[in-house]
Amino acid sequence: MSGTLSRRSFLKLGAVSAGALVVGQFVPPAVAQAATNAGLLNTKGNGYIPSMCEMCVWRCGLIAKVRNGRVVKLDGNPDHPHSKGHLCVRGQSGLMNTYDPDRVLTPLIRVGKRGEGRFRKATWAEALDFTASKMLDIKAKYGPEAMIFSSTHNLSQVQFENLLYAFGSPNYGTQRSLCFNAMIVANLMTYGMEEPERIYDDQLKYIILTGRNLMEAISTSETSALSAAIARGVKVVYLDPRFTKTAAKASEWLPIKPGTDLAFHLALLNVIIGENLYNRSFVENYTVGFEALAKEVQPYTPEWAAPITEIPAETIRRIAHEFAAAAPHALAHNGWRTSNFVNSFQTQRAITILNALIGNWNVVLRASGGESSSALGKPPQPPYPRASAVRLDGVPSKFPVVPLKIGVFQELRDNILTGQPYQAHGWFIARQNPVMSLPDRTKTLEAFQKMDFIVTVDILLNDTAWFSDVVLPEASYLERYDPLNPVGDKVFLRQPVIDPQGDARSALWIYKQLGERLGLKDYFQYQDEEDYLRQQLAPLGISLQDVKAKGYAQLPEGKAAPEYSWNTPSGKIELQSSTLAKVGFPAVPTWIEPPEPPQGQFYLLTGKVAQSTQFGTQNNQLLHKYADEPRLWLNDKVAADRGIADGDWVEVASQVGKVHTRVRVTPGIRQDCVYLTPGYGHLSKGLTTAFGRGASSSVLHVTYADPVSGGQALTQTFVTVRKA
Ligand SMILES: Nc1nc2c(c(=O)[nH]1)N[C@H]1C(S)=C(S)[C@@H](COP(=O)(O)OP(=O)(O)OC[C@H]3O[C@@H](n4cnc5c(=O)[nH]c(N)nc54)[C@H](O)[C@@H]3O)O[C@H]1N2
Ligand SMILES: Nc1nc2c(c(=O)[nH]1)N[C@H]1C(S)=C(S)[C@@H](COP(=O)(O)OP(=O)(O)OC[C@H]3O[C@@H](n4cnc5c(=O)[nH]c(N)nc54)[C@H](O)[C@@H]3O)O[C@H]1N2
Ligand code: SF4
Ligand SMILES: [Mo]
Repeated sequence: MSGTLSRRSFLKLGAVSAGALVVGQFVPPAVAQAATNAGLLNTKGNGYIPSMCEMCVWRCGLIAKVRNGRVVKLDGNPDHPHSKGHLCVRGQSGLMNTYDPDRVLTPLIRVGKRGEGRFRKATWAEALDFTASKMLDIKAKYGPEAMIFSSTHNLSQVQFENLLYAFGSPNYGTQRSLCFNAMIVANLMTYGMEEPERIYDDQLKYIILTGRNLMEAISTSETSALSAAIARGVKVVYLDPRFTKTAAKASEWLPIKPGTDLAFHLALLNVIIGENLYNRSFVENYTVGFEALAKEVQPYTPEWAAPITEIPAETIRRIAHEFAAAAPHALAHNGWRTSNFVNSFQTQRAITILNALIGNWNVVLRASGGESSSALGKPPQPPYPRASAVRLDGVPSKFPVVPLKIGVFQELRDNILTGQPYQAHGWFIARQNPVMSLPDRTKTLEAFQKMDFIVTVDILLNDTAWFSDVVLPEASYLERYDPLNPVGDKVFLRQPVIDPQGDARSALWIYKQLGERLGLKDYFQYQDEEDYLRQQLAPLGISLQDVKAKGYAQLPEGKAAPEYSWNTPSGKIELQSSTLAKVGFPAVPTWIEPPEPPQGQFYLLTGKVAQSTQFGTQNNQLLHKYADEPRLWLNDKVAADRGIADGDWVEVASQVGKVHTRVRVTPGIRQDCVYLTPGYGHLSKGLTTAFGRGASSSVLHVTYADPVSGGQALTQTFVTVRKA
């Protein structure tokens, strides 16, 4: 702990912001007025308040136990379909998200050089006036397109988008191309929807998981559904070059060679089609393009795939037989962070199509929910101005099938650097840490240096805020309202269980204040957060008071999703896609050979751990305690050959960067791979708990976009490892 203390003292001496950062500890507990008024807290500040977790984007329902105006315990809300009364370790540690001594509790304005981390405290009026004047300057000089906006999925994102569309910029960066573009675009091209819902019912017999590490990369509802399925004896085949916790629970672990999942799935298609194991009547009635698919997969036999995947041909053939025998109660799982290689889109198409061939539609996969969320109201607003400039991320010119609201974030970053087709000058970032999450951190920092102005909305001085000119502190998820969150047939509420500490404010408030200063008042027609929620609830005839007490409201029954029609050009499931053909991409999945590491180098794997979320929770003092020290996984035989022992320090170098880390020697990884936990190696000294721990994989990742989906190829980075 002494390291932590000395860093903290350094911060106090070195950064003007330190005062703001430690204030959180000394703020006397304030009894949340709204919760007291709703009868959820007594006058002493005691009670149980339903709300929603935000330790990750899954947003489980929670019940906060409040004593003397302080949150003392978080439990799952049994009425929420995600948590069903449970919270994962991150959710339970959410207290320290709010009570983190490093919270930023007043707006900050940079005083030192960018990246030095020297800020001064400012009032909201000053910080907002300053931000608005900088944004308006950029708009006047270079046009609205010179302002970049970026944000990762969150409940107030709808108002963030409102701000950017009203401002008139076409440049919007989301995390999605670093995450699941390949899966989303493959589903859009095949089923005409982003992600069909998966049904884990008692009938389910067989699951193929392709790098979907559900036991560690948690989505509470699906993680528990998978656990229950395993307990019932469902067969789970898990493909991952690494022995993860999911591998440990699976019936069969296949340490596939990275980037070759496409070959594996093409071979499954080859067997299922070649041996007539598919559902003929389903294929005839509900799909188009079977002939073209059959022709394409003919050469992709298990014998062809075996040397590529390093999985024996008989294993591939057996799995094809087992999968088909379990049909239609079999699931080929699409995965979630499916951004591994430049062939990831084709891999996703092959997986998607495998499901269609066995006719598991409405048995294992179905269209997700009706349109019940459209039952909610929203504040009135004028139409948006038309953004005339092209987008910097190459959508749609370079990436014609990537939806605009998804975009290609790494391409956007690269074009900030090239200044082509025009130069960007400002960047507005909310609830996102692109300094850590984009590949090739050096490049991201260079892109930051090109900016005249950077503003970040966060709760901490994260790495991105550290390099910003203005930091606008949001109230934590236990201190604020957000727009309502529809889940299934209910709509859930996030409400403050304590009053915000310091001057932290909700994003709904921040965007409205800023919008007014940017001359966009008509786009923000709500008085305050409660007024916003009342406007959302108005068409339902439900009072906010009722929703506050229960934490959710029932929605009227939505339009049922169509059972056997799909929003594709043919109205059917497109095994062969006319949309892809039209823009010059292969219309049926086809083999694309992924690059391999040169002799003596390794594939660099990344992947989530259960005790942290992305790049934003490593400073949480409770989670910090439970997280293993992040080390580089290295195969035991390789380590022995190279004379590297467990715990040794090594230098890991890629084409774009170099880090030092300790090694974990393990048989649980292929010999041609190493693995590094994401989310460490922070740059911000404002994260006094996390700073100095571990190394950053983002420093090493080389930037590549899958040409069809724009997904960043996160495993397509090759590294050398040598004893340091
Ligand atoms: N605890 C926790 N849960 C989370 C998150 C979190 O940060 N923490 N994040 C959430 C988010 S945003 C997402 S997107 C999901 C992601 O959840 P997942 O889709 O499960 O993604 P990852 O954990 O990133 O990677 C999964 C595995 O892919 C393997 N892999 C790498 N390359 C290849 C390859 O070429 N082929 C195969 N078959 N496997 C490969 C890696 O070894 C890794 O174990 O998790 C969500 N849940
Ligand atoms: N090397 C590597 N890179 C990856 C991945 C990987 O596994 N390895 N995974 C990829 C994936 S799947 C994804 S989804 C992306 C994620 O990439 P990002 O979305 O950029 O990363 P996060 O860590 O989720 O960023 C969340 C930020 O929100 C802040 N925050 C937390 N709570 C609040 C709040 O209540 N309000 C506000 N305003 N801010 C808050 C946190 O402090 C943090 O700075 O990264 C991608 N990049
Ligand atoms: S999965 Fe865990 S961190 Fe994510 S919302 Fe649920 S409880 Fe919170
Ligand atoms: Mo993600």
